[in-house]
Amino acid sequence: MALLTPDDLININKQLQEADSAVRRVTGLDIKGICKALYGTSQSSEKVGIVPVTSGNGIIGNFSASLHAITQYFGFDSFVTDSPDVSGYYEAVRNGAEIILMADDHTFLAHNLNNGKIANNQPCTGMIYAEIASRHQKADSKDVLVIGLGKVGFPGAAHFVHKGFRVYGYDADETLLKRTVSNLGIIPFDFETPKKFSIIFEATPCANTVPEAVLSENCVLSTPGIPCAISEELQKKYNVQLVTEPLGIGTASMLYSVL
Ligand code: NAI
Ligand code: 2YC
Ligand code: MG
Repeated sequence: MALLTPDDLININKQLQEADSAVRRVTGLDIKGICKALYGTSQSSEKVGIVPVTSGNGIIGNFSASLHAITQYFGFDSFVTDSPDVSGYYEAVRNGAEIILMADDHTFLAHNLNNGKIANNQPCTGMIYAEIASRHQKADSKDVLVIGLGKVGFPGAAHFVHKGFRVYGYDADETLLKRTVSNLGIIPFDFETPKKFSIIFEATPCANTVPEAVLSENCVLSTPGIPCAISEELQKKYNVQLVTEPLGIGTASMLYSVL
């Protein structure tokens, strides 16, 4: 189970600003603009209640505080409840929360109490990172490489297919790869006969999953995966446009999907 650590979330504002600059460089839009394009929604300063949850592995240091900073960064009025769990949920609603943000070890949700819409972080993360990559202004073809076809990667691959891209996919789990090939009609990628891509999406919990053989000059690597999918050396060698951030981009996608 890939859980965030407090270290992943250090200085989340700086990480978010750097990611926003990368998104603007790649697509010409900022993260907010990507969210509006993806969901066709816009804010009306909804109040967001962030509820810490103690179940399973328990509260993750910096997680609620990071969500507070992230929601403020995107212009929402937000607060973290003093109590966790059920008492925290009650406190959030009593204090006027219109959208609830909370996560246990398996599900991170956003629930809009006004319109009933609910979002899950995993598909929302896959979709927004795929949307960002799909808008790479220097892309030289509609071919994309997707590495990692799990709870985040599969929705990401599906989004590329929906947008008319030719998706080459790989996952270390052969059964999962076969299932995704038949469900989405993607092409199983064979690293023995590599090809270069200008658009790469990665969603695995492993480092160095993207080999040099698939990198092209100025390619975009859009990856929610933690740790990072390529070394700094390779990133510099090919001037890879890296879009990665531990929590905020996926959270923005969740929030805009429930407006
Ligand atoms: P998952 O476990 O559902 O999927 C990961 C997939 O990667 C699995 O199918 C696994 O077989 C595959 N995989 C593992 N090692 C591989 C390798 N070396 N090469 C190719 N495939 C490999 O996990 P999930 O929920 O999809 O999350 C993926 C990653 O994204 C995790 O690191 C998670 O922490 C991160 N994440 C990041 C978010 C963000 O906002 N940055 C939000 C949600 C998840
Ligand atoms: O502090 C708390 O309230 C904890 N219950 C939060 C647990 C979050 C667990 N999920 C994760 O670490 C990852 C994140 C990338 C978002 C989705 N899963
Ligand atoms: Mg993110």
